[in-house]
Formats: sequence, C-alpha cells, structure tokens
Amino acid sequence: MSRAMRSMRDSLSSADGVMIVLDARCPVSSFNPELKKLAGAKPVLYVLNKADLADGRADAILDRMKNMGAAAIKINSHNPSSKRDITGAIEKLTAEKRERALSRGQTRTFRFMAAGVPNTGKSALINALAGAKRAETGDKAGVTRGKQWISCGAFDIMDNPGTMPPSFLSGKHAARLAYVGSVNDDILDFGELALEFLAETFITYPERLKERYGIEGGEPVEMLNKACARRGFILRGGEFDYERGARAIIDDFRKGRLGKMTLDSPDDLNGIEL
Ligand SMILES: Nc1nc2c(ncn2[C@@H]2O[C@H](COP(=O)(O)OP(=O)(O)OP(=O)(O)O)[C@@H](O)[C@H]2O)c(=O)[nH]1
Ligand SMILES: [Mg+2]
Repeated sequence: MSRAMRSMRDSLSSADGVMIVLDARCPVSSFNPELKKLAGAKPVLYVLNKADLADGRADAILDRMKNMGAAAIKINSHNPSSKRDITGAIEKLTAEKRERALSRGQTRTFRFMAAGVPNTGKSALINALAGAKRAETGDKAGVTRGKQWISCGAFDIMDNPGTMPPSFLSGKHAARLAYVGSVNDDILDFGELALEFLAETFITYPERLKERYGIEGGEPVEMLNKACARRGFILRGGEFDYERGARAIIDDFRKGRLGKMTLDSPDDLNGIEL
C-alpha cells in the first residue's frame, strides 16, 4: 500500500464518504479499485470530471455505472454549476445519515474525502466547491503532496495526492492514463505513446486525425510521419522530428485540440466492481 493510501486509510474513520474523481476521457482507466476497497461500507460518489473534454461515450459509461448501482455524476470543475451538481449528489448520498444526526440534535458538518489517480482534477473540484482557490492545481501528475481538509460550505472535503492503481504498469488502460497526463511525464516514452495513441484513435476517431494531420491510414509510424510533415516538424538533415511530433500529438489531445474524445467504452466496465 502506498504512503498516500495509508494516510487516506487513517483519515477515513472521520469521513462520511469518499468521492472518487475520474477523468471523463477515460473513466474506467482512471479508476483505482483500491480506492473503492478502501472506502469499505462508506458511501462512494463517482465524479467523471473534465466533461468539457469528453464526448457522448462518457455519458454511455455514466449510464452503465448508474445501472450497476453506483452514484455517479459528470461535471466540468471549471464550470460554476458543478458546485450545485456535486453538493446535490453528496446531499442525496448522506440524506439518511444527516436526518438521523438531526433527530439526535446533532448539526455537525459532514465530511467527504476526494481521491483518484493523479491529475483528474480533485483539487480543482474542491476549489469549485469552496468557491475559492484553496487547493493547489496544475496540469501535471503529482501536484498535491499532502492531505488537507477544506471547508466547502455545507461540507468539509479532504484533498489527497493522486494514487495509481497497483496494476497500472501495462496495457491499454495504462496508455490512456499516460495520454491524459495522469502518469509522470518524466518516465514516459512519448514516441511509443504517440504511436499507440494514433493506432487506437485511428479506429475510433479517424476523421479527427485526417482533419488535423492529414492522416488517412497506414502503419502508426507512417501516421506519425504524416503528422510531422503536416506540422513542419523536420530536422536539419531532412528527417522527421519524431520526438517533437509525438509530444505535439499528445499535447493536442490533452488540450482538446482534437475535439472532445472519450477513449474508454462501457464494455471496459465488464468485470469491475463499483
Ligand atoms: N478542461 C478541464 N480541465 C480541468 C478540469 N478540472 C481540472 N482541470 C485541470 O486539470 C489539471 C489538474 O487538476 P488538479 O485539480 O491539479 O488535479 P488533481 O487531481 O488534484 O491532481 P494531483 O494533485 O496531481 O493528484 C489542472 O490543469 C486543472 O486546471 C475540468 O473539469 N476541465
Ligand atoms: Mg491535487
């Protein structure tokens, strides 16, 4: 168990529930099942964040999650209306417990913990709830270093550092986590990553690759060539600047310049317990 997980486990006894923050561009790949286990019997709210960068596939996943019996919402933390959506969902999840407390004359503030893989927007979401910049945010993995309770009006929410699922090291889900910036960029091979990205998005979003890079098919390395040519990423000797091209492609995706995209599908939820 990572240090961040141990620290969360220690604080959990004083929390009324857990908010698991997912990236709406890959809600399944960004799910760390260890967090659900950690929550035990406490209520869990799944928040698909960055809805502004995701497309209708995220709604299909959200629907499947609800059909599986999970409490789940989709938001954009930078949109002020997200505060109402999250507050409403937490109020619904804690309604019984709050009524019981009230009937005993207790009016304490309820506490929720925000958890998730790095860079999903946990801190941004807390700032939206608090109505002020109380937690540090940044467009890379590992910005939040320690936990802290932050007063968010009706609730206190604990910000936590991101935690990776133990099995993230391989497979398509790991690649998707890397595309969205949940893996530390310093350990990534952008060339390999861009080739994987092109291979997978040529199947799901071919028209986007055609529009931005003039890609119409071929092996991933030919697609990368084409993107480099289109963007003018050519070294002095006339060879393609693959590193620059690869980074530009991943950056285009992260910034939404390839349009709204969701890489996971509802079937990725098969075999997963929420
Ligand atoms: N487009 C968009 N960007 C968002 C949204 N929420 C957060 N971000 C951005 O995503 C990046 C990561 O946000 P953070 O709140 O720092 O993420 P975190 O989950 O706290 O990350 P760690 O502390 O590293 O685990 C920042 O650049 C935010 O501005 C959203 O709903 N839409
Ligand atoms: Mg953070």
